[in-house]
Amino acid sequence: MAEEETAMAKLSINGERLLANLDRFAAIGATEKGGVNRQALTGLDREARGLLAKLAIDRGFSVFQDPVANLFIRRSGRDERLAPLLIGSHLDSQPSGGRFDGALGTLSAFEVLETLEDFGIETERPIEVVAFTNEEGCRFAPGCMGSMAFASRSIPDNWLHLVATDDGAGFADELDATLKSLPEATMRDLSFPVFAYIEVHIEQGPSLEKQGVPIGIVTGIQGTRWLEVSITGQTAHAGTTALAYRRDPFHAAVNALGSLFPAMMPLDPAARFTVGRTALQPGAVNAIPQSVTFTVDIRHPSLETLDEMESKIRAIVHEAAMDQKCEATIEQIFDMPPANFQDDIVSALGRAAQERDFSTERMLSGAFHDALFMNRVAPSAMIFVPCRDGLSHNEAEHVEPEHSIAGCNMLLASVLQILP
Ligand code: HGY
Ligand code: MN
Ligand code: MN
Ligand code: MN
Repeated sequence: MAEEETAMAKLSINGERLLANLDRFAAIGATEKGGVNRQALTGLDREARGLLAKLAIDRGFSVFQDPVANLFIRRSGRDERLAPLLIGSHLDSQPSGGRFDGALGTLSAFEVLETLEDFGIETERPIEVVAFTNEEGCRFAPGCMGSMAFASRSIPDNWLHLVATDDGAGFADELDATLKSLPEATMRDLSFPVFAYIEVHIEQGPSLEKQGVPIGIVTGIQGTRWLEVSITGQTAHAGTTALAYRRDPFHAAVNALGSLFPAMMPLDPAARFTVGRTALQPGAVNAIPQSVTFTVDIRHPSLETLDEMESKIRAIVHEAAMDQKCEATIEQIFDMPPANFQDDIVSALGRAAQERDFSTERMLSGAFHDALFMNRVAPSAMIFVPCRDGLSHNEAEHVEPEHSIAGCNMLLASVLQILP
């Protein structure tokens, strides 16, 4: 037995194959500046899913989809009745995203399956790679749609009426086209019992790189909340309407944001406040806007503070609107309470790192991930790797090849730790 254990402890993934796959998928939706624009449920997303399904079938794995188009690749275990270990992430990207966010976790998971296959290692349990649908939530909000639907075992009705922010396509049509684009994938019901879930992801922050540590063991994820703010006034002539007679929603929005930015972040270094998207209607140069909408993304490790931040935003926006004789509505479009991963699976990752002599740092994730929802239905954990200058959601996102390989080897070691 000891001999076998040492052999397993020495097993390594095929780094070259992983790096080649990262390049192949980065070419799907490649942008001039070296990033990717492969948004959820677009033709490019379908192309990436198709490539992964083909690679899987070429290796003799079976491929499944569920009704929200989560993609699964299954490697059988000795006992097919057992709940599978799930490893994976997402393949969709930000509109000007990086080539590693999501793809590194999905392709590392696939590389682990290929490595087990290369060495003919049988596992008691089946292992499945998952690429969750629409983790980013840019084209269709909210984010983490695939893992949210999987964890709640339902697809919210209102999703089916969503319209894409980039080209106005309907969610229902795009979902249907995506499901139909993979005839080789067997359709499965939404959700099934999962033994555990592990996700490799880039840190999307600077701390691992700053400390020169190659592996982060994620102990939890901070909370995230998205608000859609709209302020309505009255459109009128830019030249003839004196200031006193204006009901200018943009003036109200600027006043609100002018006080919100200083009110949100400096007080509490852990707080995050971002306005990512805004639109003015009718958008004419020489007309006072009728309405202004903007999105707000707030984050914090504590639920109470998130609540405080949201109520402060509501108060400041309504007051600023009133000052300009406008009305404001604020809709919460995404709410992800903070989550902590279970100790036993986090310590299994710690043992795996020890076995491979990886130096590690235990850390909270500033970004949300599919693991947050999977943590509701199975013991879940995450492995982080450093990214240059902590940059992500940016085309310049970069991971050193040795860190991609280390993260994938850490995933392999964690799988072997967890699976008898
Ligand atoms: O926004 C997030 O935290 C994730 O990277 N999509
Ligand atoms: Mn991601
Ligand atoms: Mn992301
Ligand atoms: Mn994620």
